[in-house]
Amino acid sequence: MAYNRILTIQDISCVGQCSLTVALPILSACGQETAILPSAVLSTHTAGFTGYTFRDLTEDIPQIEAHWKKEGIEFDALYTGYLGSEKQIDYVQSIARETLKEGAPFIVDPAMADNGKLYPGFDENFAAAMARLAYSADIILPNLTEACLITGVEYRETYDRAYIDEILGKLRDGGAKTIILTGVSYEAGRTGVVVDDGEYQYYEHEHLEPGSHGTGDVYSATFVGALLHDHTPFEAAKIAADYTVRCIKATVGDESHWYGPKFELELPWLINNL
Ligand code: PXL
Repeated sequence: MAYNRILTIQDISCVGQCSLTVALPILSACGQETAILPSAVLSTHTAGFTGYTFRDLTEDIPQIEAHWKKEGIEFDALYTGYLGSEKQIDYVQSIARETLKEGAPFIVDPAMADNGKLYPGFDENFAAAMARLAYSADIILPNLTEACLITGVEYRETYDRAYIDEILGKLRDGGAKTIILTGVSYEAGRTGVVVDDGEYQYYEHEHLEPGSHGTGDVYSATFVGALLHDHTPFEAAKIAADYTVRCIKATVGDESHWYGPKFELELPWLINNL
């Protein structure tokens, strides 16, 4: 198994089990050295809490990049999630150019929206900047809402394969290479992930309600960890789906724990099934 140094750029939500507080333990459990660059520090995530603090770290990013360059620090992969500002997206492009080793994958989860809506604080300009970032990546991990925002296709709750093919076609026309499209449900009670790297593959699994906030981050971090653990994109997509379903099952039924998935309880399963 390869031991890689991966850089992940996303926010720290101090409480809420999402973004870096999920990515760091999952990537470590997958046996990967994990360097982090916090895009912002929030007291909690923005989905369901009110009055949260938000410290934007955009201005720190160029200095951090300059220091890494001075030290000759490079990465075997870059994985980005929730980003705090449009300017930050430009800085991420520079980090991808300057610090990734030759041939190292650049993986973008365009974490900005779900259930047909942008997250609080984001607007169309942000979505357009995130779309540019996604098109420059080697692998993208949008959910259906994010894929619609990136391509301009209208978001729908029910659809058929032709609708998904239209979205995939537009993503490819825009420059997307490997597409991991999550939350694709052709039938009530079931959902799944489409993996498209020129060929369409679909892994269907249970659809659990209510899902919890942060499961997209659990999914993406697990996908990245499994991929760097020498799995193919489709195998990594399956492991990530099975792990995420287990995390949701470990969480549902505890109403006091509405804000995030209890992903820690299933880490032993992940380690044993990589
Ligand atoms: O899980 C995505 C996410 C990450 N970070 C912050 C969020 C959200 C989703 O709402 O608010 C701060």
